[in-house]
Amino acid sequence: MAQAASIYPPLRDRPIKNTVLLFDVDDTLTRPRRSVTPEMLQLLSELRHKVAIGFVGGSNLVKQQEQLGTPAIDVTTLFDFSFAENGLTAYRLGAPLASQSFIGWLGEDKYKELVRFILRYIADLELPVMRGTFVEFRNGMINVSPVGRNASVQERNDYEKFDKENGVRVKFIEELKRKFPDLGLTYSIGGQISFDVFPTGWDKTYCLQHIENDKNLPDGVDYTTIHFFGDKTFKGGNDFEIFDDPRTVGHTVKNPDDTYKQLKELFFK
Ligand code: M1P
Repeated sequence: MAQAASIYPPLRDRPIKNTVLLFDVDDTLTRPRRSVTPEMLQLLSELRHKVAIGFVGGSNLVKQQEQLGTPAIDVTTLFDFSFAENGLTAYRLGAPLASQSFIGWLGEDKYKELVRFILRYIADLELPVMRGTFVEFRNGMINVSPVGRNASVQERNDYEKFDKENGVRVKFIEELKRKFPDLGLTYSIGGQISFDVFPTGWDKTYCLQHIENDKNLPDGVDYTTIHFFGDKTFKGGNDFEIFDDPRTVGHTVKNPDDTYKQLKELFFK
């Protein structure tokens, strides 16, 4: 995988025609917030000689660079399509594609009202520990974490357990829906310590418009088969909408080892 994008056949010449494989990141290509294994990178590289590949993650590109790339290798060169923040930040063959922004869509005044409420709500929570960065402002969404995004790996694991037992995030989201019924926002629990807030429709299906538009590019491809692999494909999970979308063939995986196994069975037999 640690090879230049140019060594792969052009998208139009990949042996498995008109097909793209899209992967969720956490617990699909990597363990949550951990780095990808060399074995998975090797498999993805072999796949890329046969078919177009991409990732679609809820996190921002910085996190995907940490998890999938290396200090020397830009993650956007490792995949044909790189979709951070559900595709609100998008790259094709390492070059950026046009995207929208959360703040542009919502407006500063509504955003300030929302974020003030969120910060007050968090200030009143009784949690075993609290760290820092409770709201992370991203291009296509905000990410809200009651414990704070600076939590260590151990603190993450502890918070996740506490949250499951006490329903902190579920109650928080219910309160946000009650307080802001008209903002047109979706609240999605995709990871261990936080939830994402974005305009309704800006879930992972957002990235499909980039795939559908590919045929309009000079070197583009008409992708008629779009495979999606994800672990949170159940209703309410942040992979559900794209998994369930009629434009995709959905695959549920248990973890990266399962992804590896399924890919071997589907594309190397
Ligand atoms: O990719 C899944 C989620 O990963 C992170 O969640 P957490 O920090 O709660 O484990 C976040 O980047 C989140 O935005 C993303 O949906």
